Amino acid sequence: MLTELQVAKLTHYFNLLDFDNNGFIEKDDFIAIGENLCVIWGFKEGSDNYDKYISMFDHSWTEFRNAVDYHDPNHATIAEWLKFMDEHVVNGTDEFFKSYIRNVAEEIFDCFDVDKDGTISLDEYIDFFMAYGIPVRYSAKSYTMLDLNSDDLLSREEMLSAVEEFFRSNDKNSPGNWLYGFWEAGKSL
Ligand SMILES: [Ca+2]
Ligand SMILES: [Ca+2]
Ligand SMILES: [Ca+2]
Repeated sequence: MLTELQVAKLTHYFNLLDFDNNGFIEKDDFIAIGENLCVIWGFKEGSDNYDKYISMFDHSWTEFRNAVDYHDPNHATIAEWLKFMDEHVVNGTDEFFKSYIRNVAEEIFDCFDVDKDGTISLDEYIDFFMAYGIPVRYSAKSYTMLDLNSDDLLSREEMLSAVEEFFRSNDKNSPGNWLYGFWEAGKSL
C-alpha cells in the first residue's frame, strides 16, 4: 500500500502530467507539454527541432500507455495511476523499479540537457519546471536539494537518485522528493 507521503507526491506528479486539468492523463497532455517546451525554446511549428521534441513526447505517451493498465486505453485516471504505481513501481519488483526509474531519468536528460554536456544546469532545470507548469519559485530550492555534491550541476547519478527517492521514498526529508518542486504546492497554470 502507498503511504500518505507517496500518495501526495504521486498525485502531484499526476496533476503535472494532466496538463489540461481534466482529471485524465491522455496523449493530448503529453503533446501539450512538448508544445509548451517548444514555445519556451522558441522552436516554431514545422521546424526540425519542433518535430523532434513533439515526437519525443509522443513516444513518452506511448510508453506511459503501454505501462499503465487502463480501463480505457486512451486515458488514465488518478485511481489507475496510483494503482499502477503501488503494484508495479513503489511496491513491485526491484527489477521493474530499476528499469522504470532509469527510463524516467534518461527521458529527463534526453529532453532537458539541451547543450548535451551530460549534466542538467540550473537553467535547464528551470526549463523543465516551466514545461510542466511547476511553480518556478521552487526551482532553486529543488535544485540545491538534488545537487548532492554541491557542484552546481546535476549529474546522471544525482538525477537517478532523485527519481528513485521521488517514486519510492517514504522519508519526508529525502532530497529527491523535490524533483518536481514542492509536492504540496500544486501547479502554476
Ligand atoms: Ca488531461
Ligand atoms: Ca546541460
Ligand atoms: Ca552535482
